[in-house]
Amino acid sequence: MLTLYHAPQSRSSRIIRLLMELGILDQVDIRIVTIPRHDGSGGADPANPHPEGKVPLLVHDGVEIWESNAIILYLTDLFPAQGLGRSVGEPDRGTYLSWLAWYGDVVEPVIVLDAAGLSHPYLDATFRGVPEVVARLSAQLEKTPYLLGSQFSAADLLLVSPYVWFPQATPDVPVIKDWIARCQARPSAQQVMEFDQVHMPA
Ligand SMILES: N[C@@H](CCC(=O)N[C@@H](CS)C(=O)NCC(=O)O)C(=O)O
Repeated sequence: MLTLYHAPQSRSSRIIRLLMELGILDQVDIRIVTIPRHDGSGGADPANPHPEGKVPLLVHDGVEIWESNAIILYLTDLFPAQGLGRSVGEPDRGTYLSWLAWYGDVVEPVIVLDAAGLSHPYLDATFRGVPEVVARLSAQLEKTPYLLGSQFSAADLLLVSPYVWFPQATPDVPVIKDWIARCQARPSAQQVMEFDQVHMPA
């Protein structure tokens, strides 16, 4: 039994999108919960078992899985048929894991720190910055249309997500803009927006 705790238009929207891409949305019990929003609306939801009250949280047969990249890896391992992840033994499994981990360990801190206008030598030494993130993405996308080659994968779904929420963070780099456009031309991009509009608390 799979349960996903989801707040519309949040970081859990990318997990809804993944469930759509995997064709398994109807196999998962989606529990809509509230979270505190930057505009002061919402609030912590006692119905959300996440230890920090955050989303996404996936629960599989009583076991909690938190953090988007862990949830994405878990789901693509569990449902390999669509080829959105890479299974143990596939040659680019390590590359897949690296993109997922790099997102959480580097890209999100870099984008959040940049949006907050924060800079410090320790931060630069640990995470580097936006130019380095852009350089890593560009270097790959100059070689292949998607991060793992010729096909869209869950790594693209995750790495494109901050540019979907914060279009203003999109670098003025044609290979990155074209990649975002390719990812967002997929039906799941529109479907998840419609799903969230329907499920957004009034
Ligand atoms: N690193 C986590 C971040 C999760 C997170 O911060 N989610 C936000 C929603 S966008 C949240 O639940 N915020 C509610 C809160 O901070 O209480 C992940 O990627 O899953």
